[in-house]
Amino acid sequence: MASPALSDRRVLVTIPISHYCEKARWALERARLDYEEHRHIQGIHVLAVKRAGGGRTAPVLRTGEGIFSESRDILVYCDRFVAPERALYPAGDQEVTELERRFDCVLGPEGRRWMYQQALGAPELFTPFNLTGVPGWEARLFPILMPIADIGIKRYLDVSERTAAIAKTRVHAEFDAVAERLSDGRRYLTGDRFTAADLTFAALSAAVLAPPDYGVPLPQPEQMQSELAAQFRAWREHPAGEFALRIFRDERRS
Ligand SMILES: N[C@@H](CCC(=O)N[C@@H](CS)C(=O)NCC(=O)O)C(=O)O
Repeated sequence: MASPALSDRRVLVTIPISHYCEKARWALERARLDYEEHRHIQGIHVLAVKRAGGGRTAPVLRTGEGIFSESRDILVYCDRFVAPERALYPAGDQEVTELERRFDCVLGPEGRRWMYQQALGAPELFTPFNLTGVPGWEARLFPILMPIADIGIKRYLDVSERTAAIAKTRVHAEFDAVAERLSDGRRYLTGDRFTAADLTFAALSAAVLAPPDYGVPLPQPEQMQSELAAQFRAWREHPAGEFALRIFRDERRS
């Protein structure tokens, strides 16, 4: 019998705008698994993920079969429910895992650092998007917590003008490497089928692309001041940015 704490109902604990959470949400929806998403603001999420059995980062997925507190583990779990030819991790394909690890370790944190520097500089634009689907009391608390969150996020994620500039260079290098890989005309990162590498690259590059097909609404360039809009458009026009947007368009809602 399952432990009383674990029910068959799947619960995904998220920070709704988080790109690692989008990675998990995308895989669950692609596998057509029923789940409830419990969305929280930064800071409060720590209580929620701990209560769900995770560490301190979102996403955490609770299922009747166990608790998964890394986005990769959630993707691996989803593969139990799809036919082998649709698996995100094709059997024996080590390259998929290597690419995913690289995106998780470099693109994810660096893109997020760059994005937070922009978001903390334009809270009136970004705040409403940060609150999609969170409990009412958290949405009301957010503006009060904002000054503390500002300091906390800057310290915890090492966000500053200087580190954001470095992050931008690193994201660019990752985009160039992906563009180079795609330059032989292949449709997906490892060849002719969609894998965890493509899903991870697209989801994590959302921090610099703000794709319209993301799981929750994101601010679009038309809503941004001109310098920031130009930067998002430049990422979108990069061949790797175009690729990520195509992957969102073709694979996210299908
Ligand atoms: N390795 C983790 C990374 C997840 C992660 O960094 N999540 C961020 C959201 S973008 C988070 O929870 N940050 C808040 C924190 O670290 O307290 C995964 O892939 O699941």
